[in-house]
Amino acid sequence: MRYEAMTWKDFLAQRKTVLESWPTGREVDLEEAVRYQRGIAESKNFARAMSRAKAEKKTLTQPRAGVALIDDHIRLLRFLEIEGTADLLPTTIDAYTRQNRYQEAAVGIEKSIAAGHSLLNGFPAVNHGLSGCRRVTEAVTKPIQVRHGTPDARLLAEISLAGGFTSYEGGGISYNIPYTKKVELGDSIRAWRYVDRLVGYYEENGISINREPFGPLTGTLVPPFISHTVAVLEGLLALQEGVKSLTLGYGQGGNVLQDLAALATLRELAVEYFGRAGFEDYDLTIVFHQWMGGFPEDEAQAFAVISLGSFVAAAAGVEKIIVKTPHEAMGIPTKEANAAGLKATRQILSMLTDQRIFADNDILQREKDLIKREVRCLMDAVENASGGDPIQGIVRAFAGGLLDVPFAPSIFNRGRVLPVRDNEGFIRLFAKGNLPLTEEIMSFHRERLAERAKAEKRAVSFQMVTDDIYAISKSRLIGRPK
Ligand code: 8ZB
Repeated sequence: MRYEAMTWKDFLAQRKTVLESWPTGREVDLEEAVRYQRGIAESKNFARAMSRAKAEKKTLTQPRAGVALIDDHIRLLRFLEIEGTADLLPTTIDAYTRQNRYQEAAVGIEKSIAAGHSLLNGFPAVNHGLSGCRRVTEAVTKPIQVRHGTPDARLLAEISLAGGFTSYEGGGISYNIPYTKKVELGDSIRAWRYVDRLVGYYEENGISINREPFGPLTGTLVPPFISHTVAVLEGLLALQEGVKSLTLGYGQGGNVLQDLAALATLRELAVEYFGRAGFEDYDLTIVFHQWMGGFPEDEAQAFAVISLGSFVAAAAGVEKIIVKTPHEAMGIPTKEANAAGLKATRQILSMLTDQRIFADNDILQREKDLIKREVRCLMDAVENASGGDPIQGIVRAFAGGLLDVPFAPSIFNRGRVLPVRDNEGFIRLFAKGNLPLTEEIMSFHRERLAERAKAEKRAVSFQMVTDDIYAISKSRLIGRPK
């Protein structure tokens, strides 16, 4: 596949329309934005923090958080950095902004002012504009990132990066397939091409902006090879546009050895495919997400899930962990619950700081080999479908089910893959749909599932899949029959 950045002419042709799509867009002046970013303390640059974590073998903690109003949002973030000891800060964007519905976000802001508390599920950064974003990024002491779920995030990127944020989450696949129903995949990928080119422009002007594709996808029994393939592809699309600081992610699956194998192979596969495409000048780091599926309602049990994820992050030596809270089953956490998740995570990470846990063993090796072989099958299929153009390859692969994300709402995802746990809790495939996996790989999956079927004295079925989806919220990993 050929990787070529979009031309500056094409970028500028879109830019006018992007900036005119809401009044605050007019505040953005790219030259002024670069000067503003130059003035931000190095200690607050997200890309620097990630590369320092890698050099110092540290795992940084980051929560999710966002409310409707600027002053409340600042208070929340200050609490998370001081009381929660967060190393990195987020700004989670509200659902209206994610769908470019700024008029409704404006109503949400007005209603939140009237109510005296947030009536939006995040921070409406576009409505608050350049000065609102700058007030937030200037009020905190830690590097701060935009976290969202936006298929067309061009205006949000323009405003938030000019507003002093130094990292931007998302990608054309990972912020479409798991998040939307009807947005054409090619459209979101092209919109994200613009975002990556904008970040590339900042890089060319000496401003390092971190980019993080959303690793966990639907967060529901996603086999590592599926999310890894998407992560590598989104990494390639970002590097193509001049992104230099790249953080690839993976969501906790629950089987410790599978998670360790996944985190090791994510780094190895990315380096391999990036090198093969001719990219050498980049700084790759890894983020692990604590369990993204259903959580137990009981707070003590939720802390246990949080702690197991923290253990895996420390054992794998990832640069960042995204932290859940004891309120996960209920919805958006209070600031206290959010800080509690951070502190539980920090306690585990600190206790494991000087321990080297990653003892290689046969099972780990088997799983690493398996993930690599599986990813190669999918990457080869994308290549073959591409006619040289990676975007075409991805769009055609999804259309044909050669790439397929379990439990995703998008109509541009075939949705024929059914994952299920084996008898030790490894996530395997019950139905592969049209995924281009070899017979050898599939027979391994079948053997492992036959073992569980025998142990549970029932056939592998959709019931088993459902049982697995709810198992962790009911205190187990594997959804055994009663
Ligand atoms: C895909 C991410 C889902 C996670 C959390 C959810 C869930 C969403 C906010 C938030 C704190 C917010 N999340 N919005 N957490 N403040 N505004 O993202 O609870 O864990």
